[in-house]
Amino acid sequence: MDGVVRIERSGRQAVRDGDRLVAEFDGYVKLRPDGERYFGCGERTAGLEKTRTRQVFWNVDPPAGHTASFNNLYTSIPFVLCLHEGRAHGVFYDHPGRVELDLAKADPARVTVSAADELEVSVVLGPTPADVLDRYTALTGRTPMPPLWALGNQQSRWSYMDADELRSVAAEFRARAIPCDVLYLDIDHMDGYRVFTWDRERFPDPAGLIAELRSQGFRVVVITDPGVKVDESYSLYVEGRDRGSFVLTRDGDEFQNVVWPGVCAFPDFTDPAVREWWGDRHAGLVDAGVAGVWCDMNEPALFVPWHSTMPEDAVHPGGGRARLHGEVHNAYGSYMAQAAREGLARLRPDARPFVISRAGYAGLQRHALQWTGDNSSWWEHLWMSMPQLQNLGLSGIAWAGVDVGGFFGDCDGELLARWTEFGVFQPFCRNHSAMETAPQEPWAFGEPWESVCRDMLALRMQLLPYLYTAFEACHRTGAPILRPLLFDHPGDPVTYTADDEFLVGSGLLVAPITRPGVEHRHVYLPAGHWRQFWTNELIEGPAHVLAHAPLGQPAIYARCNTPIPMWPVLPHTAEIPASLTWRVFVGPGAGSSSLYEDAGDGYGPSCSRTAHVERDGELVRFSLSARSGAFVPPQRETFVDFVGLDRVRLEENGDAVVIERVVTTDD
Ligand code: MIG
Repeated sequence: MDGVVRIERSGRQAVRDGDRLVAEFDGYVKLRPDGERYFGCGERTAGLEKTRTRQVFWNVDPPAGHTASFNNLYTSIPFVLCLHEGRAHGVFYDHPGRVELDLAKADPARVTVSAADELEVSVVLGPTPADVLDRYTALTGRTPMPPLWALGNQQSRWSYMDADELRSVAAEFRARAIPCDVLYLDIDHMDGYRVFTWDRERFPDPAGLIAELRSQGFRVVVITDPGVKVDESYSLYVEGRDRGSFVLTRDGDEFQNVVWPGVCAFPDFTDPAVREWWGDRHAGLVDAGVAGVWCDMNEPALFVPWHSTMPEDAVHPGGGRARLHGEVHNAYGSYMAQAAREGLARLRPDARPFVISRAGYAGLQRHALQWTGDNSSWWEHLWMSMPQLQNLGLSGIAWAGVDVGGFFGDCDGELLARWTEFGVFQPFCRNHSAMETAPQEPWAFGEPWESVCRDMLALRMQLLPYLYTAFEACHRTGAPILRPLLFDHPGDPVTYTADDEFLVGSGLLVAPITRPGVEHRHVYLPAGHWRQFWTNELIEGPAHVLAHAPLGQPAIYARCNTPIPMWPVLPHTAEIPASLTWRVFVGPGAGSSSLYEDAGDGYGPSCSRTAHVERDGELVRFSLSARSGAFVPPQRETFVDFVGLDRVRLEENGDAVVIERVVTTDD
């Protein structure tokens, strides 16, 4: 593949990009030039930088309270982004079994790997991080375009126990005017935790309930688990057994272990025929109107022993290509997500499938978004979310999110408000919490927290055209949506450790508050001109600033002259926005951005436009390119908001437009 260089198992090799030496290897040992730094490695609890660490790639369902001392969690992405003298390349250590990397920890001059024989090592050329992500996702797969509703706010709980509880949660969102698009049903919706079934006492009429909620603008997503209850009266189990679809023991018996339903068998998702069977079994959910599925416990997580996974000598018959579990372990979750995605695509060909996964391997992004499992309602975990998502974004998993408010333990009003200030910038924005914890819906702690959550979720709704455009770019190029500063500023080493702030697209920089009782924090602004989102204060980077971020006004900075397309606040994405506003933070120089639009679902036509802003002495010029592409957005008013100066209504019909304004202030 273009820009991807395979490394030989033995012998000296120099990888070049044209004349430039990119990397040197001695077999699979990477020789580290002085000063080379490492990033990526997928889902991690510690900070952004990985230089001089040891990284383990082996999917587990870790014990509660993930701390920075944890290494491997639910997904394994053995991909390293290397930066040296401002230039980037990647190294992909491709093996779905156990992989361990020593990133110059034991020896500052060497990066070493240990893995089984099937390991393949490739260098992904840069020279920018964007080039590396483009090539890495060309190799491992791109994030599909999500349906627009999936970018809306989502609300979950383990569990909304019955139809009336779900109805009342829905009603609260609408009564309190808090935007929400999606509600979740966790494991208690099932009959005895049997996957693809309903508890008919709690949910007597799933289709009716879902249709009713749909008429109020909600979609419903349900959880699925890989463990199939061993039960002679359960058709899924009997079918799976009769078809030989389950994982076996070394002796050829059905591999069984205990999960929520009791004793279970586990589908061999490595077998394409099993994936097809499992995918087709989503028909009942689709018929009931379920909008998507949430694949949990797919490391797989087992209860005996507690928090264990499948033994390495379990056998995946693989439809004729038998492999031991240890050889494919990290891919099990990805295969389950693939089965779900392909099933949904077959069952509802006109809709973009929506699949969430907890576990997976490099390339998971093709099949599902990743949520990062069971965090806790701790301030430390609010902080941790930032490097966690940035590491994932640098590893090809751009569509990701942590449980807003934290899963385990009791959240409180301030933590939820601050977490929501961060959470609305996640590519996947979902509040979720564990059984027996304090309820943490946006209104759960009263005022002033509820209003902060409402305003922040309203801001997300306003930003959806900007986010959707960023998703489209990601879908085409692998560029992360929530990204570390170094992605756009690789020549600036200060960004290499700036992991408690991040960019959303390249136009917005967000620096959340992650401690209670704190209203001020340090923010690093890289080169360029920035404006404080709420006050419009102009700051020239690079600069270290002390931001004032009282509740409800998180530290957000807009890159000057990068117009942000925004909608009005809507309760959910099925409403048609009556206007589109280009919010322009004017500053010295010039900049541009774009807007991508389509029907929000399906595979029909799309259109895009580019907005360009230029400051020329006293004049600021805003130009919008003619609409290109066949999609025609619904009738609406268009505005240009020159923040702090003027708001102008644009008379336009999709043709190119130019407007100019006189800048009266000095800055
Ligand atoms: O053993 O389905 O990470 O989000 O609420 C726990 C119940 C199983 C783990 C998931 C969590 C979900 C929970 N599940």
